[in-house]
Amino acid sequence: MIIFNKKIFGFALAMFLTLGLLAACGDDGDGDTEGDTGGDGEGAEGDFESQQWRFVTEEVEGQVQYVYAEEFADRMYEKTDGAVEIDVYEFGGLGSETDQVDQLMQGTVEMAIMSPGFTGDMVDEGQLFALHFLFPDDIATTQDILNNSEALNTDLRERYEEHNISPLAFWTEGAMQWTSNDHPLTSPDEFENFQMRVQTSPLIMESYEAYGANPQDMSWGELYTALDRGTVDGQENPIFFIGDASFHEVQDYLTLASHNNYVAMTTVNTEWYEGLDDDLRALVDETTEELQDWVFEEQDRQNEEFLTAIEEDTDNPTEIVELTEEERDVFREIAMDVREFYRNEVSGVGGEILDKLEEEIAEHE
Ligand code: 6CS
Repeated sequence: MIIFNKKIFGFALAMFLTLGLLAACGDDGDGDTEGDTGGDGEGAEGDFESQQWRFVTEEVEGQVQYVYAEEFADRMYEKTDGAVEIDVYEFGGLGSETDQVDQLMQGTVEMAIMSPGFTGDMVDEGQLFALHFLFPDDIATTQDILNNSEALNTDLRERYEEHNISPLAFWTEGAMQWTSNDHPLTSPDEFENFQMRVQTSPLIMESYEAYGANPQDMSWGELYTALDRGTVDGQENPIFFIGDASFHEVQDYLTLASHNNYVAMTTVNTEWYEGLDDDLRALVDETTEELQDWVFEEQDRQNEEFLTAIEEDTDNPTEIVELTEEERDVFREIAMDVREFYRNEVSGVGGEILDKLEEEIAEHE
């Protein structure tokens, strides 16, 4: 409860301060104005013009997306001898997750960590990440596919670029697990009429409707209270997020289902990125690539750490139940029908990107 209150207070304060500052003629909070973005010829450092970028994340201080953005900022600062300064914004500082998508599209921010689950109404194909049991259970293999997939890094990227968003990299934040009250979620029967909180993707909703649940989309900023009040019965997330956002405090069960992988994207405003000097764009690409291994280690560390923290939190006991392979197979079978639904009803390209991705996954297996 203490963690939650501190974080919510942090969001509110950051939002208040930042929106006020943005409203005041684009000042980013340290005396520079928006006009600095892209360089003004003054204050050149080494080979690069001084510039200030904004990097917004969907998570708060200490969480995986936020520490990723901090690390990215530090490395760019060093590589450019201090010419590129990146202001990192935690979740809430610039509004909700969907507000952040708009801000990146419009170029109000240059960079964002984005979850495809919040772009479902915009890029139909991006919803393929909502498909359960698509990626291998082995998370390192999944990351390898995310790094090398042409379906994702070329074909899907082009779909996002139609909206002025370039995903430069896809990376996992860990396997997703379910939390609930009253009973663990070991079979579709237990999802019957279950109020399941989901992100805003129609295909995520379809996936849970297929299990018999009533999905409700909402921002995670409202989720602790919604779980506490019983507005929703449960939710899905990687373990580090469940622990750090303290959802386990207001839930009785953690069901280890690993039914999906939480995939995040490092994204940039396409027009801005293409307008960067070649040398600088190469540094952005290089840093993004370097961080793929770094963030894999980070999510692994945080997921381990928070599993132990949840297990040891005797003030807020959580029963942890791991699904057997037979139990997972029952969910898997239902999820395969949702894959067909995606192909026929959701994908604007007849499932072509998914077909290619499935071939790439099969090659890895
Ligand atoms: O459940 C969510 O919406 C949040 N989960 C994670 C792991 N990151 C940010 C996202 O908004």
